[in-house]
Amino acid sequence: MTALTEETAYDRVRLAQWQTGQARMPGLNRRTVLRLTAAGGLALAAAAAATPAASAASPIVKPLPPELFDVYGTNAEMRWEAMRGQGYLTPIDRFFVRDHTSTPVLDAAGWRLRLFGSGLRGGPVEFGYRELRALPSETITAFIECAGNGRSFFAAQQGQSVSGTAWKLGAVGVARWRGVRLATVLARAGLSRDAVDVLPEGLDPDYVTGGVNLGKVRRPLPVAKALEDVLLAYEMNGQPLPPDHGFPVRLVVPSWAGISSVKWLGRIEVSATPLVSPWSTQFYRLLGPDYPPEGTLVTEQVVKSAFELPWGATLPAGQRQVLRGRSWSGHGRIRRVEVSTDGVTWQPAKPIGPAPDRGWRQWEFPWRPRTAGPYTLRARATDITGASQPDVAPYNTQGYLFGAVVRHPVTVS
Ligand SMILES: Nc1nc2c(c(=O)[nH]1)N[C@H]1C(S)=C(S)[C@@H](COP(=O)(O)O)O[C@H]1N2
Ligand SMILES: [Mo]
Repeated sequence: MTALTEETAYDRVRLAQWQTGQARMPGLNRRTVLRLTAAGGLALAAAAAATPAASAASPIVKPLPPELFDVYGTNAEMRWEAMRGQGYLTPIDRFFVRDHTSTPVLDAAGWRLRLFGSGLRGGPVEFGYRELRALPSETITAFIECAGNGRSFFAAQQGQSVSGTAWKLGAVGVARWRGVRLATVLARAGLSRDAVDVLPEGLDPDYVTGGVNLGKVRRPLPVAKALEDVLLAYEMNGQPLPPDHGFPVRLVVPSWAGISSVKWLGRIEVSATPLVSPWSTQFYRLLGPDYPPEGTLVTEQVVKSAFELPWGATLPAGQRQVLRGRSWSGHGRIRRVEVSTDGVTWQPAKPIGPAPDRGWRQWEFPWRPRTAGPYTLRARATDITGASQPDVAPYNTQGYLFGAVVRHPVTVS
């Protein structure tokens, strides 16, 4: 088995193989792909960025009350003030939703997961919902975060225009996921030593953008990551997965960009030859002047922090109050958080609650603003790898991985 654990190497190898015709893109024929390439990835990305016109029926099933969510077409982000007073986990009623098209309402009884491909020793293997639930289960606490979370701050803080949904910081949530390890299912399906990539695919409608049908939402994972810590989840916070979050079964790929955590899982191709998809060659790549011409694949999420406060909150002058927030990183747990209320001096925030590896860290910071007026709050975290939050996030055309310190405006009166 080729163990491409090192992500940069994995990406470099796959992209070169794709360009020289050695990697396959299942679900698209070569002509469509060439047309896409000729049209240019950027045009495609810009088309994808257009927010769909509001339609009568919501593409999202669960209620999206305005005190909990900001809605952008087929996507809804959590308002951070909705986490104030909550426990460690993000309750389902406020967990963000990112749908490429719309939430399909599926029936567990008729659901099948099909594994197939040259990376299996035998023919295709299918699992039903009950069969999957009968396999040994595992529960993990992990965040899922959209790679575009924080994207609006490229424009708001850095004056840079980027394509895609203008999320603030609410395209992230932490849940307890219960399910079966992908490693277990792959072993039962007869994983071959030659397998290099798996390609999980959703059952939601085909994704059509810029007049091109890109097929089912799907993104390849190297076998090494698939075997490491990926879960086929059927429960979220102790309940069956809700429709919007992938019922009956979704992938949870801890620490990696949300796109890897394919919802409404229907098929997984297991391949002895390299695979790519538009979600690895066009979308979720860092492109721009500071990157190599072919760009860099987005995998692990970067360090971020958010205050559990409304945007533009009003806070009382002359009173001691406790600011609260959370920080997280795809590279590992958070080691330190600092807060600044004047943009000059930084003081440590006090960590509270648990600190699981793939979740977030809650913290608090007492503050007594003496004078009325506008203030800008800043929080800056550092993870165990030493990665921290810069003042400026590296620009990329599609606005992924905004990890810079966010300037949160409040008014003291
Ligand atoms: N099948 C399918 N899986 C999907 C998506 C999708 O549109 N279809 N969106 C992806 C993206 S971009 C993100 S960020 C996460 C969001 O998960 P959530 O909606 O449960 O918060 O799901 C991922 N899995
Ligand atoms: Mo995403």
